[in-house]
Amino acid sequence: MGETNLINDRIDEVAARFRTQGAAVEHAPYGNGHINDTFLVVCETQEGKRRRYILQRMNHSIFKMPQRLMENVVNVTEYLREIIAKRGGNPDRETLNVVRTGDGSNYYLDGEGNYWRMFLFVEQTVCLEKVESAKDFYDSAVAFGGFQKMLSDYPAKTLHETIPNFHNTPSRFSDFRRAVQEDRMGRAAQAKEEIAFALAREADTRVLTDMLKAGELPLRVTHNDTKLNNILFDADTKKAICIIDLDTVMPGLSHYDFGDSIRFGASTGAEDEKDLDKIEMDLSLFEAFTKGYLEGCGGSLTEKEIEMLPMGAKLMTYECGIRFLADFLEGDTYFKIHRDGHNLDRARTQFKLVKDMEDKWADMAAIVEKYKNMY
Ligand code: ADP
Ligand code: GN1
Ligand code: MG
Repeated sequence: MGETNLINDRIDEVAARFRTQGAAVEHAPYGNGHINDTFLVVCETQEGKRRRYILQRMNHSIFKMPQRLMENVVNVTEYLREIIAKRGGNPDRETLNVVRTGDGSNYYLDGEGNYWRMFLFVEQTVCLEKVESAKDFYDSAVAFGGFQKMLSDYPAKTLHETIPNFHNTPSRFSDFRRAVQEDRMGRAAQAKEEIAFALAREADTRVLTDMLKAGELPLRVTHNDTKLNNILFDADTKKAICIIDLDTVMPGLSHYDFGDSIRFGASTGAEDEKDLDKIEMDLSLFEAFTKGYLEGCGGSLTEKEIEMLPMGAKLMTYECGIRFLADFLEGDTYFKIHRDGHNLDRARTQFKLVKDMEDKWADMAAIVEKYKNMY
């Protein structure tokens, strides 16, 4: 918290490095991301014209090569701009727009080794922290499916892997098991049940990666962090218009995008809800998302891929759970926390959802079957 205030004091100075319209007159921490430090910056010209920007200090300990990450973001957004323009959309609103520094770079490295970047603030949008209606969730699914479709011809080999093995669940499992064995903070005793729950599901971790290796599932260009607050909805039409947080756009499985959205959006409670009685995987939301995602992908998924979507939901939820739990055991060094035990609370909701999905497995499969051949 203290550090955020320290950074907050330097925002005007950092913003001045970028080609903004006018100088920064207001700024404040913004959003609820777990990774980067995000600020809303208001700039004003001498004539009094105002424009808003998002300024982010990139998480340099998580993203080891910010230059390469920004190369991905610039290349992907330029590619998307062309497609959006061709279909008659508005590229300034329907994808992120990187603001360059005075010397034309797409990031600014300050004297203390912090990497900063700036985006145009997408005006007249709302960012949802929770699904408010099945319709919003369905719209987000069409947008995430459409995002993947737009990138289906993107030269995947030119993308840098910004976090190696990001959704490699067996590799996440090994990291988790190591965190349990080391128990660096002496916290494992507080999470006995959760640890046992996770260890008991080791066999599941390999299902999708084995199918990928065997050529049964295709590698695609995916977003990999498709939670609901990584999409902006038009404030008037309520349509999902802009997919943000492109830090992890990398080759991946469609299941990663489908699954991560379900994990966050189909839950009846917040990711960090303490009262687990409030946490369930809502089947009607699962259905809305499945329908929207398949529609957005527009017939591009294989039959096998579609059949395995429920496994994507379960594994992404499980994987996020073991990541939260490992971070709790290792002293909360990865995800931002706002209270003691925050990562343990987060892990608990994820495991509750995994259990609920196991109980609802047949229903999930039936829903996927229902929409399988519709698009
Ligand atoms: P993190 O990686 O920490 O999740 P994000 O890039 O997702 O960071 O940004 C955090 C939040 O900031 C988003 O959830 C959204 O509310 C807001 N945000 C980010 N970029 C923009 C933008 N260009 N326009 C409007 N809001 C944005
Ligand atoms: C992080 O950056 P953000 O807050 O959108 C994380 C995701 C997790 C998510 C859990 C780069 O997403 O992988 O699923 O938190 N992003 C990174 O809420 O690790
Ligand atoms: Mg985010």
